Amino acid sequence: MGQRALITGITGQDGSYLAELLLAKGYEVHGAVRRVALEDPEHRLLRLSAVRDRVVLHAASLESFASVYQLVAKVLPDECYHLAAQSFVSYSFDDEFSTLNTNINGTHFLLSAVKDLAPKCRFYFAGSSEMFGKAEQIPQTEKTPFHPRSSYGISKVCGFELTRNYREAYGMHASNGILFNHESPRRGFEFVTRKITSGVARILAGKSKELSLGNLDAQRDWGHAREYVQAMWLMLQQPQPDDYVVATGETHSVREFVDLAFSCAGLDYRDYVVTDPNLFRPAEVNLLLGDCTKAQTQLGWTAGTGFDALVREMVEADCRTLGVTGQVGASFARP
Ligand code: G4F
Repeated sequence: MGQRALITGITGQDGSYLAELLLAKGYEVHGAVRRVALEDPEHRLLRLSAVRDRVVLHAASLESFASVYQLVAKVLPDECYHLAAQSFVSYSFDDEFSTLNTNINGTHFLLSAVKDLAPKCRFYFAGSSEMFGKAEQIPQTEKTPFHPRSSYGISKVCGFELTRNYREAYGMHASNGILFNHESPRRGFEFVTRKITSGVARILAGKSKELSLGNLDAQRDWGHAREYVQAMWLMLQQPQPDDYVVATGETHSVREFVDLAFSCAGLDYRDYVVTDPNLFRPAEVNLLLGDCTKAQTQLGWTAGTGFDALVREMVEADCRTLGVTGQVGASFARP
């Protein structure tokens, strides 16, 4: 048996792609999940369906140091990928306290347990471009100052600094990925890309008449999640731990995403999209654009999937699920 990896957040988009990648590389893969996930496998373990029999799942709570400690003691991983978090930025405005508690404590508990029990374990922290927030530089690099605009962003800055501090203070092989937005057909429905692509499919299937969205002018650097987990793995294969921006180097507005997704299905978004002021955030991150030169030169990583291909794949997948494939993909041109 090869190396042993522990993934927190294994049931999510990134966790499921990472589990598949590590299994293909011969790792023994362990995942931390909430107890409710084990009680409702049909829904909560859906993204793991291709690998469910080949991963070892452990019920654990990242809100309890005792639980995290027992988990690390049981698995004694060679590599630990900490992906679990309250990751929906919008929700962090509704419940700042639980976002900060869960995200900061979860990271701190895990780092501390790994330091004590598996000090040679290589550690990955899922940092985020939300840390740049009201960014002072375009594009953003590893040297761009952080100016988070939500408690989610603040919690990620704290996780980033904890990870760096465990590296510097205790000599741990602990690295931060600063991942820009990454999407796929496995994305949660609450995030704007999946909300749009599933909305297109529902409209085509006659299940919805319109789609409510918030700020269409926000700009994001959107890549494909399947490729971003490769960057996580590469970081832990380096002789020295470090921090890396992972991005495509292209930015597009939410409006461009909507336009392309509807065009892909032969529809004009202006006939279906309504703007709801309630979906605007109290503080917005207006423009994210990553410069991943360091990841390119040091890890040999680059994004392969372009914006058009990503949008098309997501629309097609959602349409397939609702049985409306015939109408999709003929043309990206507006009718
Ligand atoms: O899809 P989003 O909710 O993603 P956001 O906030 O950029 O965060 C995602 O990417 C981060 C990496 O930068 C991760 F750290 C984080 O965990 C998450 O994965 O929103 C994208 C943009 C925002 O500007 C938002 O205001 O879309 C805008 N938007 C407009 N209408 C909407 C909507 N977002 C959502 N979720 N729903 C809307 O109806």
